Amino acid sequence: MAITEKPPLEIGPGDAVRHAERPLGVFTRPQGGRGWRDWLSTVDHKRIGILYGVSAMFFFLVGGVEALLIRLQLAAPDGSVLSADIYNQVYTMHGVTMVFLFVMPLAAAFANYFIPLQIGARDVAFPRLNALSFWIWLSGAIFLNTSWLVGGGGADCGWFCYSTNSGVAFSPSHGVDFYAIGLQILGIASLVSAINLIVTCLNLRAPGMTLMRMPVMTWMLLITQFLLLFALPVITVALFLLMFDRLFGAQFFNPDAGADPLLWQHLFWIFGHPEVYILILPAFGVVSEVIPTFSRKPLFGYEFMVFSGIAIGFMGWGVWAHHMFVSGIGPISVAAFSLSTMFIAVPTGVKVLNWLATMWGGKLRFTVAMKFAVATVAMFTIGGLSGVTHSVARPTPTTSWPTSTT
Ligand SMILES: [Cu+2]
Repeated sequence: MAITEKPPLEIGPGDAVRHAERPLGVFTRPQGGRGWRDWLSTVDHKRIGILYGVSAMFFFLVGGVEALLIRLQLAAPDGSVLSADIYNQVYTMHGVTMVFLFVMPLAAAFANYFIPLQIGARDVAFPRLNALSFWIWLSGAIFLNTSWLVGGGGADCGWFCYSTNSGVAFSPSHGVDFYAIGLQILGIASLVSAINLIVTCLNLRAPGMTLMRMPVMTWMLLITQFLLLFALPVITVALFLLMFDRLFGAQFFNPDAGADPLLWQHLFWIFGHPEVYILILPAFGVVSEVIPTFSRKPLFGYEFMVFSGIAIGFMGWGVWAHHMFVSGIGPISVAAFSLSTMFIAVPTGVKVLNWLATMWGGKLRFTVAMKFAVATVAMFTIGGLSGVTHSVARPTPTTSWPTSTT
């Protein structure tokens, strides 16, 4: 079959040297111990992957309990399960937990566990730094949730934390402060991990494994790391400004002092939309491994899968204002972001068609993994198609923001 035909392996003289030069010190330590100390001090990528996965499942439980509370409150009219104030906090922390403490670490679990295995590396490029990433992430996750105990409750501004709701005037407790600082800590963890995994993919591939021989899952995870690398600094800037507004009396987001609240929305969504692909691309990668395996066929159109992933990675930066269609950004902006949002359906459509073509004529085995993968494709097709129609926006006239002095 044409897809499997690849040029013969070319091992350059540099490859063997590169492998011989790898630092081996950290690997000489015993890694297989079963005691809890071996888990706390581990620098083994598989174990760190498992630590990410287990922690992610724990916070999935926390986020699930929060979702349950939201649904209980909304199950009947005039519910009294949660007060209005607590509802806002649970609603916010549910979103924050699901995005930053569940899906992102779950992707990190897959990346840590599988990337070195898929590219034939002994571990990630910087195993100790990898352990540091995990522990910084866990500290940030715990810090964020300590606001329930010592911060007067969780953040109550929505996971997107729009100004002016995030200002001290509207949210006087320390919940939003924990949000601003906690997410900065989590950002450091993801940034360090992203650099580590990018270096791993670029430098530690086994001899003969060119970039275009990398498994698609590793490709999607690599693109995800680049998105993290460029998206996290943007939200860090936003969180930094928010922190200064709240703790040190700065006026970056105060309309009374002439600030434009849209600044936050722009900064947040320039991070927030690439974040959507940070969350979905690892899943695309998993699906791209499962479907060929249980179709007994190689993935259809490998090159198209890789380059559509790269295209999604680039185009994901040009659609952020579709989260701001009703913010009064003006008809030209709305039209431009409508169009760019429709265009991003093209590379995602390529992926769906290639998954279907992979299954076409294959010897399908509907194992649990395959059922999940096929359901993901079905769900994503529905979501993707509705995304195209939702992006058809009616431009609203530019509005001016009310201030308390008017
Ligand atoms: Cu978006």
